[in-house]
Amino acid sequence: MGFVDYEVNGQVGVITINRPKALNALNSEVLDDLNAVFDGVDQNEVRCLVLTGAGDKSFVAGADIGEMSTLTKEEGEAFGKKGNDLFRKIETFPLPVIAAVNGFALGGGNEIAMSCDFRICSDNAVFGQPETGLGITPGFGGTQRLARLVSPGYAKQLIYTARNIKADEAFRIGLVNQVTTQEELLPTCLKLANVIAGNAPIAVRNCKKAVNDGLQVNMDEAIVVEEKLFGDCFESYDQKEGMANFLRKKDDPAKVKHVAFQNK
Ligand code: DAK
Repeated sequence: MGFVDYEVNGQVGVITINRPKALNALNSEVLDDLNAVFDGVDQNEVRCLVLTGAGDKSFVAGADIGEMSTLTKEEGEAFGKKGNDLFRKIETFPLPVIAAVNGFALGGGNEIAMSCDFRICSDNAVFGQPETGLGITPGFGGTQRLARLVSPGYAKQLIYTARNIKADEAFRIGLVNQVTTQEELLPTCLKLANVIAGNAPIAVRNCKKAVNDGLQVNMDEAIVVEEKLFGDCFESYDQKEGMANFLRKKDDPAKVKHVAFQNK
């Protein structure tokens, strides 16, 4: 695919935005390519995805300012919709998506990282929403996702000031879960992805849906969302085998075996 590489290793897929000359900035083509790669993921084969950027300098340095600079109002709306539809696809994608943030994550770069389930970054990462310095608001969900991920007050401060923050501050405010060296970033994310891939895939998917959907409604409704997704697991092989294995272990530790969850 033109600006996006996709590689599968076992049950983990790595999606790499590959436009390093422009610091992996998101133009329409990159958005289209990303959309096609997500549509093409074989969800029977792959259980967890890692999203990263090519090169050692930038994850994504934002939406493409050159392309945006000449947009009409209608074209701006269409560009915004293209990005928003893709980012929502990532956020609601049935499989977990880990953002491996390997450098600049600015504007649309921070926004695409925030559409992933969680973020791990290298120590050279820089995060920010510089849009107010460009005469626009964040357009790919930045005002909404940042306010939900960190405190509304911190989100407002970052967005109004257009100030960039480094990896340690991103960690301190909860924007990223872990900071690694540059060399360790991908191995760390792959290790995590493989741990996730080793758990029951239907349960993992239902957990993602429960957290996402539950956060949109009040607690009474959220608990019902969880009940339903919990109940669904009881129709799965994975639940039967996972629990049977626990009981075997109690009965006789020698009978414990590795459970090969089957996604059914
Ligand atoms: N767009 C296009 N090209 C970019 C780019 C970007 N966002 N960021 C970097 N590049 C390009 C540079 O132009 C340069 O290209 P050449 O000149 O070599 O051809 C190349 O990448 C290397 O960049 P630099 O030479 O500038 O590298 P430095 O190390 O000196 O600086 C930097 C790195 C990341 C600090 C700097 O490049 C920079 O400040 N970049 C812009 C960062 C930024 O402001 N990003 C936020 C963009 S605004 C909406 C939808 C979405 C959005 C808004 C509205 N609607 C609803 C329609 C989203 C907005 C944004 O993301």
